[in-house]
Order: sequence, then C-alpha cells, then structure tokens
Amino acid sequence: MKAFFHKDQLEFHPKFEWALGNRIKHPETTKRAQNIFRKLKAESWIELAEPPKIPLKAIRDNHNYQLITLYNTAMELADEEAYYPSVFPQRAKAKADPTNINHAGFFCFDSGTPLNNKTWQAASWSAASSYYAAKSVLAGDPVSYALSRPPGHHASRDTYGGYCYFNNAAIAAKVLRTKGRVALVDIDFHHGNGSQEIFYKSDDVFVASIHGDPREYFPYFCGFPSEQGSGAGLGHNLNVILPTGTKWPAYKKALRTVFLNAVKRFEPDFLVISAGFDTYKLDPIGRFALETADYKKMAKEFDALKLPTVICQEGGYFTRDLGDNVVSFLSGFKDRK
Ligand code: Q9C
Ligand code: ZN
Repeated sequence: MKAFFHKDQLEFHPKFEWALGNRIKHPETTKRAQNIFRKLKAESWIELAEPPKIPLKAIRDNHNYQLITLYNTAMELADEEAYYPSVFPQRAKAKADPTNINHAGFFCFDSGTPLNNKTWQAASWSAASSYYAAKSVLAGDPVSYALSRPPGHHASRDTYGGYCYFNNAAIAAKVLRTKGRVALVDIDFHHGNGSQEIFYKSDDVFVASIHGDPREYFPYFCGFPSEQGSGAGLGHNLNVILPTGTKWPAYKKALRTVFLNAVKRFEPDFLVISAGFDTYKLDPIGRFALETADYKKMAKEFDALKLPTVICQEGGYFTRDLGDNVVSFLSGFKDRK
C-alpha cells in the first residue's frame, strides 16, 4: 500500500490556540506526523512515496482563489509571527481583501487555526499527498493512504478553521469523481463541516460523517441529522451523532445499521475516508473510547465494500499512540494487495 507524504508538511509549527480565552499549546503538532511516518516506515507492506507538486487547478477546483491569496499574503509575515484573527465580520458591507492579513477573519471561523509564513507550504503539500493518493487509485492501486497533515475536513470552499486550511479529502474526492460516484466517509471525532459544505448540492458525491454531539463539541453549528443535502444533493448527506464515551460495540452497531447501509444504497464507485483518530480513548480533544485494535476492525467494515479507496489523515492528538492507530487501521485493508 502506498502512503504519500512530503517532508515540507513538517515546516508548519502552530504554537498555540485560544480555547475559551486561554492560550493553550497547539494540539496539531509536527510530532503527530513524525510519529505516523515512523510507524509506517516500520511496516514492510507500506511503501512511502513523496508526492510531486499539486497542480494549482486541483486546489482551485475546491477552493476560492481568495483563500489561496490569503495564505500567500501570510507568507510575508516575519518568522515566528502568527496571525490569529480577532475580528470575524458577520454580514459586513465592505468587500474582503485577502491581500490584507487583517482581513483573515473574513475567511476564518475559529481561534485555533493560525496563519504564518509556512502555512501555504505545508497545506499545499498536504493537499498534494491526498491528490496523488487519489491519482494512484485511479491508476489501479486498490487502496492508498495520504498522511495529510495539516488536516482538511473543516475547510470549506472559502473558509478555514479547526486546524484545517485546504480540504484534502475533498480534493481526493474531486479527482475520483471524474471517473464515477464517490462516497466520502468521515470518521474523525468532529463533524466534517467543510466536506459537507463542498458537496452539499452534489448528487455524485455522498458525504457521511459519524461524530460527537455538535451541541457539545466543535464545530457546534453543524453536523446534525437534519442536514441531508439540498437541491440535486438532497438525500446525499448523512450525519450520525454518537454519545460521549462511545466504545467499539456501539460504534460498530451504528456503523453497520445506519452508516454503511446508506453508503451501499448510494452505490459508489470509489471510497474516500477522512480518517481521524481523535475517537481514541486517550485523545485529549475527542470524547469517544476506541482502542487501537478497534481501528483494524473498523477498517475491515470499510474494506468489505471492496471499493477503490483513498484514506486521508485528519485529526488524532494523542501522539504517542497515533502511528499505531493509523497502522492498525491500514492493516484492515492489507488483504487487498
Ligand atoms: N481546546 C480536527 O480534528 N478546537 N480538528 C478544540 C480544544 C477545535 C479539531 C478546542 C478542534 C478541531 C481536524
Ligand atoms: Zn477531529
């Protein structure tokens, strides 16, 4: 199985985030990616591959040029400087100017997702990892993994937040959709609001997310079962909420009876998995209670669909066990090749 990762994804070091007025250490560290990389390297059946540069068009297919311009504006920040917007215009009259870093708040929806002079570099290489993972699947690989860090599922066409800048899974889904119907399933602890928004009106991409209750957890404002898509996309969006503390037996039950049944009914040709591991029992942010071995069991449920599959890394913040959790998950697809 190929695993895509580019070293420059490590150049970005968010230092802190604001959590209810407190300055806390940023959970989305380079150590996360390094831990995953080290564990992948130890597995002989995993082939690490460095992606080439992503064509700008592949980013622009998913994101407004203003968002790209903003990240390029941030490249002019001094080393060690980071921009955290503190003004988030609501229904403002003035037009946003993404060449002015002080307008970042127009595109940003939280206080945990800083911009600095390396954001563009890391985020575009992260997008490249998932873009080429999707390309490899189109070229015949049954399953590919993208070590996409920074993560992506909270980023929409023109907004960033939740540690996400470009929606890596959506970029992969758009590559695959040129050749058929795509199911994008999101198993991160948090609702994948960006992916939902990007494909909300699409009838050829089914988006399903299984997550903690948004009334209690990020992103708070979406991820409810009533959000089912609109226009041609009506019925092609699914949100499943599980209670705090959920363990594998209850997770599996929801996965089989609701989640996977809906995916099968859609009859997809390809599968994209937004794979977050903040559902882990020791995760400092997520509040489910899955164990390392559960990720292999979960992967086998997806593997049984027998679809060409792209797996994109999302969250997971208990760094010590993150790589083990990723390898456990990927091993559930091992029999296919
Ligand atoms: N003090 C992903 O998992 N804020 N993003 C949490 C914790 C945002 C998580 C606050 C969590 C975003 C990709
Ligand atoms: Zn998450």
